[in-house]
Amino acid sequence: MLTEPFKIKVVEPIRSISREERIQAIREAGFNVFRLPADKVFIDLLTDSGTSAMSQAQWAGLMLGDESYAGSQNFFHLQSVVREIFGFKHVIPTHQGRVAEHLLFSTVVTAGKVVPNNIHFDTTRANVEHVGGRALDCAIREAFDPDADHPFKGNMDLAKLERVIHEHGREAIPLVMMTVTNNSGGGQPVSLANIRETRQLLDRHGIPLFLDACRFAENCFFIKEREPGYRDRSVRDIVREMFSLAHGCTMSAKKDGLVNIGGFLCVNDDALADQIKNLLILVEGFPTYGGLAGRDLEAMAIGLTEVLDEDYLRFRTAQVRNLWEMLDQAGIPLVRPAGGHAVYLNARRFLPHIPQPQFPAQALAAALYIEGGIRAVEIGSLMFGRMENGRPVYPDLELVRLAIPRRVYTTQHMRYVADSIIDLWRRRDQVRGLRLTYEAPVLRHFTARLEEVEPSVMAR
Ligand code: P70
Repeated sequence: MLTEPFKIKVVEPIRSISREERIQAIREAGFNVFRLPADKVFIDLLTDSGTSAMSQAQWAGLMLGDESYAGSQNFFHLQSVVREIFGFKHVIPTHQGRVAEHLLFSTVVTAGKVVPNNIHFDTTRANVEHVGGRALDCAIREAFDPDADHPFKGNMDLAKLERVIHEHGREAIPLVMMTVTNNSGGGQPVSLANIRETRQLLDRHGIPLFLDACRFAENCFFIKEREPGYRDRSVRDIVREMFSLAHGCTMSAKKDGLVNIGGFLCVNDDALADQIKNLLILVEGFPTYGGLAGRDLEAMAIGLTEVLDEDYLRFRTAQVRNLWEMLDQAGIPLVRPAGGHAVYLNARRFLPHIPQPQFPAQALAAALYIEGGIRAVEIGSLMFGRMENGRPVYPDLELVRLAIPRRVYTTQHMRYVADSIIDLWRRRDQVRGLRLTYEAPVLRHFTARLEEVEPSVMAR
């Protein structure tokens, strides 16, 4: 159902600036949308992370913030909600997801170790590599093919995973991760059957399984809709079953926690929890607040409950699918099918005249900003391209992600986004490639600066 199951109580004005102002802004930003001031953006689809609208219950919850350094009541509330939803023994709060990753990987990964995933997201990959590990992507073949249709395109390829285990040996693999939904591969879900089979395979080798749980509710709603046998089960039930198959999870609550800041790490193992908590105290804070204010913990506890509301999840996935359908009907090349949190444009097919060394997806993101003041994000050569043995290596996928913030934009906003992209599609041959003028050694996409390889017709 495409009607919002909420009404609007507080309004945040947004403003559209002229095309000329946008051209100047994107030039000043070095053709990198991360460097744009947000007030120069009309519709912000950079990320669904930390951009949710909080509910009246969450705002009221902020007033219940217990800002005690140790033993805050809000921590105990969060702990009981997380234990009930996910079923893990230890709940370790962090201020966002990547800290949970960093704590976990610095505790269990050492130089030369290998961490397979369906597809690592940028911060997960970077945190594995930061401690000297190797991050390997083992999703099914369809995950790397934007045109392939599959109900659970985020699934792990078990044969591939088994080959990795044989090749590197069990001792080299401290854990396997599965990202639900698979963000780098189009926000595609993983099936419960696939998680169960992965767990069985890992049990045979004594390797623990961790879930990267950011978008767990959207993934579980897809399971309810698509996986045989789950139609009559509640999403809450499906979540419980999913996490019973894992030894722990990392969570950025900035996504399906419906908060602007927050995250956590869960494990069952007592010794591992102690080690992680000691490191947490060193880098983030005492284990009953983990880098957050008490009020943030409260908002997170409430958000995690609200996200399981099936009316909300039905609307949420329908809104994303609706944008996907408007674009698909216009013949725009997309990752199929629609993801849970975002629609992904296939930049290779949108801009076939721009070769991968000229960052076609980044060029498309910049052009979309010029066209409609819409900010999307590149998931392609800028984010994942790297040098190996002195040669550049490019990722299979060259995508622009339109991430939809939760409970923020209306259906009419989505119509505007679709119309802008369709207008750009008609003039796509005018978009020019880009070259780097500055790049940082890690996670370069956040701060890179670029310029056009030749003067753009769009910018005239
Ligand atoms: C996003 C953000 C964060 C993320 C994730 C998965 C599957 C862990 C994290 C880290 C990051 C981003 C990307 C582009 C633009 C803005 C922000 N994903 N695992 O939007 O969580 O950010 O809380 O440290 O997707 O997908 P955190």
